[in-house]
Amino acid sequence: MAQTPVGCWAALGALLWGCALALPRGMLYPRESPSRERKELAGLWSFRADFSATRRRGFEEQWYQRPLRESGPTLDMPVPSSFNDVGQDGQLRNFVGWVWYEREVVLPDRWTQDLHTRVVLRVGSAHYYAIVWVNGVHVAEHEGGHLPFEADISKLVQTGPLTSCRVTIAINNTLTPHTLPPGTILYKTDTSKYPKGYFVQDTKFDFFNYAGLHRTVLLYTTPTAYIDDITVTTGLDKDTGLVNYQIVTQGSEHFELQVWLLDAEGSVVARGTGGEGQLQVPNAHLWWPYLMHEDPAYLYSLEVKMTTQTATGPMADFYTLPVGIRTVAVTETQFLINGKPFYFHGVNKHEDSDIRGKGFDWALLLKDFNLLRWLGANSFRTSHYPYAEEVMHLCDRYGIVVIDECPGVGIVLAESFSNRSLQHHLQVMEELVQRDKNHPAVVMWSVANEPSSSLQPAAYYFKTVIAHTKALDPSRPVTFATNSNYATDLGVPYVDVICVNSYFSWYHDSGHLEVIELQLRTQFESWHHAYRKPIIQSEYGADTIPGLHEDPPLMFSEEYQKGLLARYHAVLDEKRKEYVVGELIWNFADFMTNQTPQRVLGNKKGIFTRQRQPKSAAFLLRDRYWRLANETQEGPRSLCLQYSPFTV
Ligand code: GCB
Repeated sequence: MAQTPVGCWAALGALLWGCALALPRGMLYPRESPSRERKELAGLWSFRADFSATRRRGFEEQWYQRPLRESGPTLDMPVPSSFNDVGQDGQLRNFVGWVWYEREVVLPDRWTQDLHTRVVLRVGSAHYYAIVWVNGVHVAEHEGGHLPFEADISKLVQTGPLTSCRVTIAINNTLTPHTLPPGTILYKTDTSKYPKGYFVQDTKFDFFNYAGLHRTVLLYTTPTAYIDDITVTTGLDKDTGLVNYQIVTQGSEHFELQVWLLDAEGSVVARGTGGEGQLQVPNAHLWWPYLMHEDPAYLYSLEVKMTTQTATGPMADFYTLPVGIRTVAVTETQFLINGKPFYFHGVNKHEDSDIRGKGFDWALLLKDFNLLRWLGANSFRTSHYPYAEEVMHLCDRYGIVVIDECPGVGIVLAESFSNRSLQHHLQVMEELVQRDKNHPAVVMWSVANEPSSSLQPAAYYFKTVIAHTKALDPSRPVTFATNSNYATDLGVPYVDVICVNSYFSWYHDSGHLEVIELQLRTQFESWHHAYRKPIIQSEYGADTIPGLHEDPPLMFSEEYQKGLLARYHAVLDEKRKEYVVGELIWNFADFMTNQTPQRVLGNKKGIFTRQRQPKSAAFLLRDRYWRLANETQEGPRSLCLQYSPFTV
């Protein structure tokens, strides 16, 4: 193992604890039910960054063995939040290496004394590599910063006279050529320019590598015999909705399963028994996207009850899963939801805001969804990583369609196409599909953004990742976003829908809005001619400083952003009548990036500022999206869209 300060964390973890990364088991979102409780560990945690030269003092001194305050000074750190922007310390903002979080939790007696109770610790996301101890005992290790992981800690909290437990989480934000996203540590060895041991993290993606406990950390309970996983797929036979379910249980060989499907009013519309089956719902209310129907986002509830006989009598576990009945299909020229053509008029987002960085925040979530609805957006791509589970739930409830992207962004080095990287990419897709497979809002998986797919190994790499994703979930199409030329992208033959990012009159022909129409037409025609697949304009946009005005339009002014959008729209209006099935603006809001001479406090291509205030282009896009919605909706027009600039 190389004695590098930060680049060896995976090997370090494996060596110290001999722990292999396991495939995910059930990852049902923890919900309360008559048999399940949950306890969020939000609030202030103790925190320390390991500034030692090797970044390994925490392991050498075993900081997890005792309360963190006993091994040195600690800071208060909010969870969920990135650690980078909450303090006044520039070194901590840019820190690369291990940071340590710790929290004492008081547990209810029934959790520690009832041996039929199972206690689980779930971490919503810890960016990027995490090792977890409870009362000094290693319980979990996870690679990947955007997906949840769990540890069953029942045994630990149910032995001895415990009323509290100490959760310690060490997190390393170092990115290597084999992580997703990849990165490299650059060691600056010229001592005439840099202090001894100096290194920086280099990445090839355009957002700041915020780190920490970004999402909810929680404890929840289930009975020891429990519902571990549910997979639902839906179909339609004329007016009858078909709900296929598969249930995986753990903890007992002898049990009964009962399922009920309830409509939104709580009436049972179908019932079944056993671990798998099909429920039929005559005259089903379909799940429609927002603005495609007068009654969008209709959700049923699948209630599952597992009953086990124990020596002390019957024990039951209950879990309720929201279910939307809808179908997704792709033709050569169309994207169909419930058999009707669907046009994506939406945005690309980031999990990003002032102070909390990538930390989850309910107020921000609701503000963003209110803005999406104001805008008339019916969809977004989770550029460039999976978003918090709470975001996905709201998409189901509001009818916002999602292209669910994995963190395969910035894959440009040859090493990042190696077998090691590929295996990790497959694992991430498994975790993502496992987490998000039951969301009706998710209509497509995206396996990457702008990989260097003209490199020779790319063809095999993407063929494998896409085939694996389709095998995991045959019910959804798969894509990735390309920015290459149609003739050089070796991965595109394997996708179902072509997503193209282009920045005409921005990175090329800067300042020349007049070339957009010709170049965009050429782009669409060559891709469609080569592959005969539907196309989404998955990114386009211009950096804009709010309040800068220039007419005639100059780059960075609000007029230039509007002018660029309008020219894209002219061509999109032609091609959406043929095979273009969507347009996603880059970006919903301004967001933080690495510091470079090209970025003025981050990427400014938002139509909203980072504080979620509109630039002029937001109004232009809003007019367009509501017009598109009026043209493409299903159902009685008068009931549906009452666009007025002053309402909604
Ligand atoms: C892209 C990337 C996105 C960047 C954007 C830009 O092609 O996919 O991550 O932020 O361009 O603004 O340069």
